[in-house]
Amino acid sequence: MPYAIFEIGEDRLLFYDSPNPAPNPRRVRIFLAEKGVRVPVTPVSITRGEHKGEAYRAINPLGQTPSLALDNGVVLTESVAICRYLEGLHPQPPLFGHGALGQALIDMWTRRVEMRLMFPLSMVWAHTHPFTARVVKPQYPDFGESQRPRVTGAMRELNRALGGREWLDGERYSVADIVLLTTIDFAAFVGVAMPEDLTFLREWHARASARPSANA
Ligand SMILES: N[C@@H](CCC(=O)N[C@@H](CS)C(=O)NCC(=O)O)C(=O)O
Repeated sequence: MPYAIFEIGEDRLLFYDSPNPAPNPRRVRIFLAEKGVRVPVTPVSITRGEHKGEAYRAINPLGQTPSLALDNGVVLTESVAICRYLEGLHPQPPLFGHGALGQALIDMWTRRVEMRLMFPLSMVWAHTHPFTARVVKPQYPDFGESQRPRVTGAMRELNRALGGREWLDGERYSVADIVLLTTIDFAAFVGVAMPEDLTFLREWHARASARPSANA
């Protein structure tokens, strides 16, 4: 099935999206909601395997969502790269930080969440969860289980780093908070809850979840 690209203002683009609990497309949806921007969307069902079908692989050969297709033939994948592009098109409110230090801090937090929290979580998901058993062959459940303490360990690090701060960069809500929110919620879906004693992280999560964009 060929996918159409629709027009949005001066920019022609099409967002390939998958519903929750998929955490990576949700990052882009929250980002768009924070910007107050709407883009044309084509849903890609992961449960029905559409992300691995021929039509979608012609868009993104990795068979992953999200993707953002531009009318010049470029397809952006990687949720954070898509958000960065959208930031360029719609700079207000800035979600990638201000100035050299502000931007570097947000990159630092985003990478820390992705590498120290999301990576082990995705190993738990891929190697222990019954949903992924159909596609991850072979699964290594012992290895998956071994990553669970790394997930809670990263939550603990983030709790300490947050201290009493409102948001990760210490100033305002940013893409780093979006990446953390989607990852924490996905962790709950996978069965790795935030430990009870992580008060700063839990308070941060309540604040982030109270933003209307969290409904995306
Ligand atoms: N690093 C990529 C990850 C994309 C990704 O793993 N997406 C998931 C859905 S949340 C997916 O398509 N998984 C299927 C697969 O990896 O085969 C991003 O941030 O966009």
